Amino acid sequence: MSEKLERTFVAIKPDAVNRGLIGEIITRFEKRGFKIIGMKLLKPTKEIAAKHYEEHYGKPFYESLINFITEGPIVALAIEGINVIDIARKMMGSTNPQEALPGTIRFDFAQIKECNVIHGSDSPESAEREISIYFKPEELFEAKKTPEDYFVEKYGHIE
Ligand code: D4T
Repeated sequence: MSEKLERTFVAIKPDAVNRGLIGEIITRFEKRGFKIIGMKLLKPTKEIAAKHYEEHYGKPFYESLINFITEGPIVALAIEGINVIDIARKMMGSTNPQEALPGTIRFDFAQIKECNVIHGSDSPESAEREISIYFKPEELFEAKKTPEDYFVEKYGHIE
């Protein structure tokens, strides 16, 4: 797999916010080395939820999905990192927590697919589309370099 610097959209869903799992979930992404470049707590309007989940319009679970997500609040995150779109989905595990592998977010924190704790974009196109639904360009920030990066830049090396 080639290495690409990407951005993805992640939402911590209302069930996880309500259960006090925001920190746990964000910590996993930060520990992987991914950078949070956008973050907000919000209650999605029907319009926003409908845009986000437009591919599911008409499916049997559509109405309950929209009702669930619009109850809010959710944490909307824009996250940057190497191959982050695919890796974040791997970290989340299968949509149905019963099928998710141990160690994934959905295995560790969820029991049913209707309340599966987290959403993550499934392609570069979805990532761009979803980030633009939830964030204005000025609400996104450049990933800052680590202190080590600054040191190496300034002194050329670390002894
Ligand atoms: P999201 O989009 O929330 O990251 O989930 P996935 O990408 O993993 O899964 P999805 O698009 O197929 O489903 C979107 C959302 O709907 C809920 N859902 C799904 C549900 O309530 N009943 C169902 O039968 C399915 C398939 C869970 C996730």
